[in-house]
Amino acid sequence: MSKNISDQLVETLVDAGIQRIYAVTGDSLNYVNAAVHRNGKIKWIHVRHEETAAYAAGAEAQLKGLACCAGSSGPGHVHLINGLYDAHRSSASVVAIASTIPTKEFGMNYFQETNTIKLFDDCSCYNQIATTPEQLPRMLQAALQQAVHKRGVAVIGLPGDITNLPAVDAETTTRLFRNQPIVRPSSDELFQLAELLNMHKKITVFCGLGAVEAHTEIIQLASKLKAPVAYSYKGKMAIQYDNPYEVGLTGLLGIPSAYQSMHECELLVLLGTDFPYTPFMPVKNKIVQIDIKPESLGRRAKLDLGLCGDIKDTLQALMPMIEMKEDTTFLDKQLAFYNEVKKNLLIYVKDTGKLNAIHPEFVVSVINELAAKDAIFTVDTGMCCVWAARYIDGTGERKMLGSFNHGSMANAMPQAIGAALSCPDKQVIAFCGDGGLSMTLGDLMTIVQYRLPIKIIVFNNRSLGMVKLEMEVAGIPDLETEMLNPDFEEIAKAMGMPGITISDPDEVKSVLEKAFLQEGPLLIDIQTDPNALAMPPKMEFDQMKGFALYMGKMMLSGRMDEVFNIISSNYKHLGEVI
Ligand SMILES: Cc1ncc(C[n+]2csc(CCOP(=O)(O)OP(=O)(O)O)c2C)c(N)n1
Repeated sequence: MSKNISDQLVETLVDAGIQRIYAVTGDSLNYVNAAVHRNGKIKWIHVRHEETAAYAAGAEAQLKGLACCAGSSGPGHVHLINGLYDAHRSSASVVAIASTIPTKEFGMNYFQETNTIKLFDDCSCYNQIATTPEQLPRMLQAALQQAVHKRGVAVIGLPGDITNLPAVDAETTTRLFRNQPIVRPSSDELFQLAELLNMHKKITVFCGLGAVEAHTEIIQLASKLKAPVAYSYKGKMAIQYDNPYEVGLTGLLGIPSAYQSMHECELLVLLGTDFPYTPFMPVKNKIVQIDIKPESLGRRAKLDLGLCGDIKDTLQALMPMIEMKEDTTFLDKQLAFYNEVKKNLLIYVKDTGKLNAIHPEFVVSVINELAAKDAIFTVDTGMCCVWAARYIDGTGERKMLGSFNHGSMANAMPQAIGAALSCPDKQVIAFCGDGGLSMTLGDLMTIVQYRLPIKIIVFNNRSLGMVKLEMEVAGIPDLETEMLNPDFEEIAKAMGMPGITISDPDEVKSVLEKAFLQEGPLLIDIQTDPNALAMPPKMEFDQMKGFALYMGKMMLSGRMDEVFNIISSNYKHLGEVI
């Protein structure tokens, strides 16, 4: 049988190292599905919702470098959108196949018609539609090349009538070229940077995702500069471990020591970070930024110097030009404060909570203790993302995936699917909000179907907790945040997955110990405290005022029980706030 376009597409994906396509089959995708089965070197992962496909591919790409998902015509590929936004904004190299209506129907308001170019424009770095057999191989090679090197989503629109046409060999290459060039600033620029670093006494280094390959160099730099090292959420797992200079994570989910170190220094060095929250950036000190993407320079902070380079390559070239500082006063002060902050964080861990109001901080600290040194964590947007930021420690081998830039709910379970399939030898733990898990519940069946040994932890606070807190600090009533939940343990069991509910804090450790030893998938529904509060490292006056106002309004409306619960759950936090 001669090769059709779908065979050609699948072969090119296989040659590029892609091992699976996450998708829901249907109409115009069916020839591609058939070609996957003919090829045999790649698997079709049959999810229940295309958003899960895109998240799973995004997770696989973040862990392994490149992944693929597909959606069928119209609604099938529209469902990919949220996960693709997340992948694109997480710099995940994903090729998305958006199959679509027959070419002769374009522009005729045909059944399931979308304009894929318009639709995916905002969440991709390459976005084309192949309308002739000649175009497909060339476009696919370009898509792979761009997804990998621009680190984002590349979309190929594929009309159904094209998918079964005879393949036409490309006159150009169909191979993916992976490159790892050495990228560093010019010698003059490095000299300027060295001068600034040698001239200042109080320096703080702040690391993001772009710095994760440069752990050794960052420690060397911090040791020479006597500089505290802060990091973003995406930098945490790779920068925190074996790091005597670390002062923690900053940002909304961060802790005060990182915030202070970044504000009290004379010179802040931003390495490989596009950390988006400008209110957490200092404005009075000098700031230097180094990033592989020069277009990122200066968009978050008022820079004195912005340089383009890979962090490892740049620091290696810079190191011989840096003088060893002797004065450790600034560093010592920041580390001492960090130790205080860490002690405070431990207070919340010791208070385990009450029946059906287990403290999530305690749960996460137990998981931190029990999880493998090389576990992969996926964390839902919401409060459990905060607890993971504060209580899961980096080991150098652990990975943590979340929807850190796109900030979408319901990411953790789908991302865990991609992690478990692409890293079968790793322990995968998903931290799900009850709200988050409810959104993509159907894909628990995907976990069962592929027997993925994911441990799903549901932080069941019967509430859209993060939003409840947002409303409280804004001084508005927490409307529509309560969740009437199903029994998640029974849901898991009905789907063929074991489930456990933990209501008593005294059972947390023993049940989790056993759970982590258990093979196969497992859902653990933990009844957590809906009033657990997470305070950002810096509270604006308006937020404090809002929170006090909210408590006042509750008292006036006779909700004294709730006021009492919030105070008794959080009396230590509230001391810092009101
Ligand atoms: C898809 C999506 N819808 C809505 C939001 C707004 N939002 C952010 S966090 C959150 C609540 C999350 O609730 P849950 O999953 O139960 O986690 P919790 O905060 O209670 O831990 C909401 C509604 C969002 N970020 N993404």
